[in-house]
Amino acid sequence: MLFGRNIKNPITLADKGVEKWSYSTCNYCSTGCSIEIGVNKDGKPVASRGVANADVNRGKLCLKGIFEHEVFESFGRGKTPLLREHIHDEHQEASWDTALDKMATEIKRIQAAYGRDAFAIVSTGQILTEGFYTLGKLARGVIGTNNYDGNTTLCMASAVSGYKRSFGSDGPPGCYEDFDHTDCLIAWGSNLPEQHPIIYWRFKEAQEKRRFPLIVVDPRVTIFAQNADMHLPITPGTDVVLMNALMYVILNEGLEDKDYIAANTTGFEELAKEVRNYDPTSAAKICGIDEDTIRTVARLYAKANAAMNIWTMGINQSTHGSDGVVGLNNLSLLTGNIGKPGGTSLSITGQCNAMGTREWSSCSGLPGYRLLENQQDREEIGKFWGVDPEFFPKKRGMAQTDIFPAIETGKIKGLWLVGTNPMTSMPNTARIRKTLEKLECCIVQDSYVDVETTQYAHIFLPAAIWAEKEGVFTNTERRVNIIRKIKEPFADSKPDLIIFNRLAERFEQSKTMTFPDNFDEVFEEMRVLSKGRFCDISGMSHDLIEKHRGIQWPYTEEQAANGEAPPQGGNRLYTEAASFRYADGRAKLIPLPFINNNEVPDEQYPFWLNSGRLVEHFHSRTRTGKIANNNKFSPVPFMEINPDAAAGLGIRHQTYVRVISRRGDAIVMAMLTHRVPRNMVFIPFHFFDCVNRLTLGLLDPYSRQPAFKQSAVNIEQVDQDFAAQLSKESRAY
Ligand SMILES: Nc1nc2c(c(=O)[nH]1)N[C@H]1C(S)=C(S)[C@@H](COP(=O)(O)OP(=O)(O)OC[C@H]3O[C@@H](n4cnc5c(=O)[nH]c(N)nc54)[C@H](O)[C@@H]3O)O[C@H]1N2
Ligand SMILES: Nc1nc2c(c(=O)[nH]1)N[C@H]1C(S)=C(S)[C@@H](COP(=O)(O)OP(=O)(O)OC[C@H]3O[C@@H](n4cnc5c(=O)[nH]c(N)nc54)[C@H](O)[C@@H]3O)O[C@H]1N2
Ligand code: SF4
Ligand SMILES: [Mo]
Repeated sequence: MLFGRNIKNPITLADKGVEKWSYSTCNYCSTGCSIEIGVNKDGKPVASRGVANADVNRGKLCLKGIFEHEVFESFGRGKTPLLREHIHDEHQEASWDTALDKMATEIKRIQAAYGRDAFAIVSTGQILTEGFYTLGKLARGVIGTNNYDGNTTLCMASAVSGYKRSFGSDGPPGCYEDFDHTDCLIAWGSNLPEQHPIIYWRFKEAQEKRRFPLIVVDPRVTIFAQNADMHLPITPGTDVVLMNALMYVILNEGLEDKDYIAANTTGFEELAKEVRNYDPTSAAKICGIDEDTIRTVARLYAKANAAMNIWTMGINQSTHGSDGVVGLNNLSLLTGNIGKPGGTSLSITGQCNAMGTREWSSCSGLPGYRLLENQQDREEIGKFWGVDPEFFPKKRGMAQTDIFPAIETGKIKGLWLVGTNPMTSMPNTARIRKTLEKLECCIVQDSYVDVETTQYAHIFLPAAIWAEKEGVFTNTERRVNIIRKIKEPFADSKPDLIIFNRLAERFEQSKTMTFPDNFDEVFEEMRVLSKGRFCDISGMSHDLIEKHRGIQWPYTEEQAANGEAPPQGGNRLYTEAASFRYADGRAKLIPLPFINNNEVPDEQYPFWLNSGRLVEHFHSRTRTGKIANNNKFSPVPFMEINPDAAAGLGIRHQTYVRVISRRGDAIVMAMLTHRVPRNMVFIPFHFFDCVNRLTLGLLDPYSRQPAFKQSAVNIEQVDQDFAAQLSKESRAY
């Protein structure tokens, strides 16, 4: 024996006493892993495991999925509805009937006094699609407010907007299987190993087999960047400049795919003209990537047989978010990399069901990617739901980021938050706090009563969580997967779908409509409405979805009737010539002039403030903050700072500091690391009263998504005992 043991100790897994495993889909990120939850003889969930024959995750789960059975009974769950007259009163427990009567009365009162749109709804990317569809029917068909949006405005709005501008429709064209065929991958503002660990594993496995180059564009040296062949530490907010410069080299050297461009696109001349302004020498000065690197990357990308771009929040959360997505689509179109194996422009989605809300919630339109602006769409849905189409607005109302300012100016008086926690997740939270205090009626519907926003709620409605109910999610690669009910809802909480239905009954308008409680019946409505649409799911059923461990759309009734097996991973969009969603079938090449409109570091605020996520936590920590095996890795709000910058300020490792912006301040622990450059700090956004006290959140003009990743801050030393106390107080858990 040279090293280690010559006989391996057999690994024994702790016997958790599992009596039965039930199938589900993970409720955190949009990778869409198939998961099984084990319950013991008392029906208590005690274990989680990956599903071996599921194509997405092939038996694996990440750090969050593996402890997910603990979310059901972790502390802070909402037990019963709560009511109060004024936000300074104590909440009183109430029955569901009393709470929903009060809610309906308040909605009607506000709408009668101030108009239909004075009551707003902001939902999420984290409830089941059947719930989304039903909330859409209630919001558009019964309550009839046009100010109805989701937290996806903080997340995927730029991707949606960019896809629509380039291709004529939303819908990520690629799939994970593209990793098995690509010859070059550029990842933009995405930290895949931490935020989508199982997609990363799919990528890594493919790359180890075929050794194609990975290029990571990110101002931080993330784990993804550490694993890259080339890391491009871009100047924050300037990705569009780099994209234009890459296109400059491609066109200058004749590396574009002329046949593809001629057959599939419009706008080439205008694009080529704009791109001429971005020669690598000039562009390098703005985006911080040297000209040789720009040329090398452009050649690698354009000469590859098949090349793909993936991106996440580093692109979407920017004042150029929508333009950044269009820029990536431009690159893909110029090189003929759409709809072919390994050649794609794939937005990596955020929340578990951010896709489901885009397809079915009616947030930005009507179900099945229908538009409020389209008369035929309004008529179809009106007829199907039993609503006069004239009741629907003729264009989309406010986005989430416009709803809050409208509360500030008194235009909106009532707000219903479903599965989102803006007190932690919106930029400039001091302003959000004042905004919420102005509401005549604030309703919070969440699985956890200790979610910070409850402090501003007149009415709190406890929602059943995840697998306490049944329904479907859609993942990043358009795969619809199923959540089976594993246990009864906690205490007196109720599934979101049931809450929506019981509220609908309290409105006269719903009398001509149906609001089925059975999730199979709701799915059937979606199935029928999807026929012939881009996101066609008419060949699917709940059972077929479970059997195949998720099915990618489109899968049509005709395909099912012809005996065609459901797509298992290799399903792509725009595979046929000129099959884009514009009337002429062509995608648009769109010129992207760049104007630098970010808050940038200056003498007073000399550091870039970057923000994002950690592998162990999910968003505002209502779940992972209470799961010991997740929380233990980073229980304290902290900031990454470069050791040289810290030395200059006299800051020692693991001491508390005060970070200050033009909006406010936050106390965090300094963690010295070369992961960030000298002029940047990075703060995870998982903690309450932390980074979003500092962020500016300028909005993208198309998507209305905030630039969470570009603000300017200064750093001060603080009294350590005082700071430790403050830091503790900002964490309820
Ligand atoms: N563990 C965990 N996983 C999650 C989540 C979670 O909370 N926890 N949330 C899910 C959700 S909803 C989402 S949206 C995704 C987000 O997934 P990601 O987008 O991968 O995560 P972030 O950390 O927000 O940001 C990614 C990177 O963008 C970089 N960045 C900042 N500014 C720029 C820039 O100007 N240009 C470029 N190119 N990059 C920049 C940051 O340095 C950061 O490393 O993760 C999902 N998965
Ligand atoms: N500074 C900064 N801020 C950011 C970001 C960033 O990168 N930097 N990222 C942004 C992004 S991409 C996102 S997606 C947002 C996320 O921001 P939020 O949407 O505010 O984040 P969550 O904490 O996931 O909120 C979801 C809520 O839903 C509840 N919930 C869970 N399951 C259910 C259910 O079945 N029913 C109901 N009714 N409730 C449920 C949870 O308890 C939780 O309170 O944050 C954004 N904010
Ligand atoms: S990668 Fe995402 S979907 Fe898969 S187990 Fe982890 S959090 Fe869940
Ligand atoms: Mo997100």
